[in-house]
Formats: sequence, C-alpha cells, structure tokens
Amino acid sequence: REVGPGAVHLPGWLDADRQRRLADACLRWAAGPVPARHTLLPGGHRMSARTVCLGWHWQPYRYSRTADDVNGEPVAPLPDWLAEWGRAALAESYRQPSDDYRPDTALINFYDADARMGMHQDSDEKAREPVVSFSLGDSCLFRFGNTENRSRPYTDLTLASGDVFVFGGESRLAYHGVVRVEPGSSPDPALPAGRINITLRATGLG
Ligand code: MD5
Ligand code: FE
Repeated sequence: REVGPGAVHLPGWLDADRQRRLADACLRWAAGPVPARHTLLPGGHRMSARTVCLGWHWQPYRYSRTADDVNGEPVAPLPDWLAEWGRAALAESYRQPSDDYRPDTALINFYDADARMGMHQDSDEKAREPVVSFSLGDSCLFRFGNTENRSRPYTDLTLASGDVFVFGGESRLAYHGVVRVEPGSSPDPALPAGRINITLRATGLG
C-alpha cells in the first residue's frame, strides 16, 4: 500500500454506502452554485475532465473564493464530514494522529470515458499538507511519477471506486496523471456513470 515515500494507497477504503453518499453530494455540487466546468489552461488547452471546487475555487496558478472564470459566485463550503473522512484516511495511511489536518478546499473531477489528465504537479497550494484523494465509479489507470519530470520512473496502478490515495511528504509534489478511464468498470450501478475523483487539500490561504 505504500507506493512511494509518503504515498499510500488504501484500496476499497470507502464502503458502498459512503461511495453512494459522496457521489450524490458530488452531483449536487456539480450543479451549483458554481457549475462544474472544463478548466481552460493558460496555454489554451481545455481540460477533458470537468471540475467543481469547494471552499476555494481553483484556477491554474491560483485559488479564489469566487469563481471569476465561471459565473462569479462564491463556491460551496467544504463540509466538515468530508474533512473528517480525510483525517480518518490520513490517520490510517500514516498510522499516526491526524487531528491537525485541516483541508480547506476540495477539487472534484468528473471523467467521462474519454477524459484524461496529463502528467502534472499540484503546486498551487502554499501549504505542503498531504492531499487525500477519493475515487468513485469507473476505475482508471493512474500514473504516479517522480518529483523531477513527467517521464520515467513512474508507477502505474489502478484506482478503483472506494479507493483512497494519500500524497504527502516526499510525494506531495510528485508528477501524476490519469492515463485512461476504464468504461464499465464501476462496481455499483447506483453510482453515476464515469469516474469521479475528489481531492482534499490545504491551500495555506487565510
Ligand atoms: C484524479 N486528480 O484522479 C487526480 C487524483 C488533480 C488530480 O491529479 O490535480 O485534481 S489526485 C492525484 C494527486 C494529487 C496530489 C499529489 C499527487 C497526486 N501526487 O503527488 O502524486 O483526478
Ligand atoms: Fe493533480
């Protein structure tokens, strides 16, 4: 389960009931107050996944309270229950207390069968607290790389519905991406089609 230094994979950590509750909440957040959107990258590329944010609104290179690039509305708050799931996942990953983990934003990515995410680092946060990732619905082939560049060495692994992945310590700034989604791999027809990934983060902002 330790994939790299500070990188821990907990397969099936969310039971079926929690997967459904989290997926239902994600569908509600995708509808508003700020609708999920394909983020436009500074180079002009449109991300194939759709993203909606809680707590803080992410745009490439910055976080804001309102979604200036969508509809100008403040984003929905990050609920305490979700931060608490993050603390519990972190405690289990690192086998140590996690009471001081205070994520203040969540990025929720919706992948259809053709969506991907290129190799990137998550460095827009000023804090270096771990990222806790939850996956729902279809599985994906996830590429966990190194901190130097987008290429080898990397480890390819499947992230399935209910899996948690924690990226902390040395792995917090590792390159990573979603190589492909595996259509039809969802374990539960009650979950929405496609893949959903939720990442909890601490922005380090006031
Ligand atoms: C996803 N999301 O499946 C992935 C999973 C993103 C993103 O990459 O930026 O929304 S989270 C993977 C992740 C996050 C932070 C650090 C590292 C991986 N890492 O150091 O490998 O939609
Ligand atoms: Fe990322």
